[in-house]
Amino acid sequence: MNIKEIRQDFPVLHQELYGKPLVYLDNAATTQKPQCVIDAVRHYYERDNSNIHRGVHTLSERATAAYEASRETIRGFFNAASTKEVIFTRGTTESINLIASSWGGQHIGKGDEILITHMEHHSNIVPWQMLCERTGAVLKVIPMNQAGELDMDAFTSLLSERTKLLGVVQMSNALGTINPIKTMIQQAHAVGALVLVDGAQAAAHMSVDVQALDIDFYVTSAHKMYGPTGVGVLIAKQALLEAMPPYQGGGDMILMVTFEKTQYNDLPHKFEAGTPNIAGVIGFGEAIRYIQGISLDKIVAREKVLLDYATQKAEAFDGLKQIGTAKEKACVLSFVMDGVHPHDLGTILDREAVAIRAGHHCAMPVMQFYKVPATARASFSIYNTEAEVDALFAALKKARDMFA
Ligand code: C6P
Repeated sequence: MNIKEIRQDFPVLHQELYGKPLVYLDNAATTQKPQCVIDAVRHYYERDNSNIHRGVHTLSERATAAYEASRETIRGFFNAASTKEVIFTRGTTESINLIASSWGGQHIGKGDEILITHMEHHSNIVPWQMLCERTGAVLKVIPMNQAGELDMDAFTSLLSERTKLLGVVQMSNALGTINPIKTMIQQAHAVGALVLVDGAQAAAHMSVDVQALDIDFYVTSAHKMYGPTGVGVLIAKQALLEAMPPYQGGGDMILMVTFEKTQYNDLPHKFEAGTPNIAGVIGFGEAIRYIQGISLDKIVAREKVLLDYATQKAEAFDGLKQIGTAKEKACVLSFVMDGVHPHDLGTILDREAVAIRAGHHCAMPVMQFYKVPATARASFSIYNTEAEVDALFAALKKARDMFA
């Protein structure tokens, strides 16, 4: 794999900050976009801009075709059984809120249990807390160990016939941990619970076959996989979606409206009320084709080499403590440094043109577990190099020396 060539695909990478070449290591927050994605969005606005599913004119037909082609690309990438199972949303957050509101509102009642993990992103905690408040259901949490791995014995004992839904992050954004979702899905199904997998971080870094894994609800965001912001997907089993009420009412989600009664549209349109992010969806499809063009397997192998390299450097770095040392990990190096607040680290590194994220990463319970206010997080993508990892550690050394 030629990383130099891949880097050529990403225009934003070729710039200097403070007279130094940009080192972009905030990929878990959002990845950069390749030229083909930028071009696809631009092409839509320059040549095809029009509303979809409505017009009989040529531009609308072209826009609709490009939008629906993205749906088919995304179906294939995750191996969903049908495009009826692929619902476009604003992203992971909206997808989870859709499930909590529509499925949760229909199926969750007093005394039911929703099981999540200690390492969930707020977007897979708060919608369930809100649902529990509305319904009297109970939120249960699977604990984790110091390495940032789930306690699987505790998981088994928390499962019962009261468990209606397991919500689990496939790859933690704060720790990098990859969770054993296959086993967890089997165990959850054995007690009759459905499973929601938060693939916001995982989808760009490992292959996911929703049918082979028997996932009930899979959610992810385009912007973490080289696509535009403000667009994502909910992939769910058709039978579940058929039985769920619409999330929002409006245009495109109806077949027939009278003041007495509305007949809802067929899947997937039943869940896509209003004019969607057409350009975003088209860009999302192009981003997936970009990944397929490189090959996800090659991406996974290359990113592992880079994470191993960075991890070795972190282990050898005096005063640095990694947060998240699970055996199964990908692309995230979260850490704290003796005597330096993560926010100061983030600012000092920025002056060295190294972009990392510092904060709680929208996973405050993880911070509470490790008793830290925040961590610094470097997160890697396919275009990052060993030289950039060296630049990260050179900048960290500067910060350490400054505070010594
Ligand atoms: N994590 C990060 O810097 P949205 O914002 O809807 O696209 O994705 C939310 C989300 C859900 N689950 C996980 C595991 C995530 O990592 C994220 C987004 C970003 O880590 C922004 S907080």
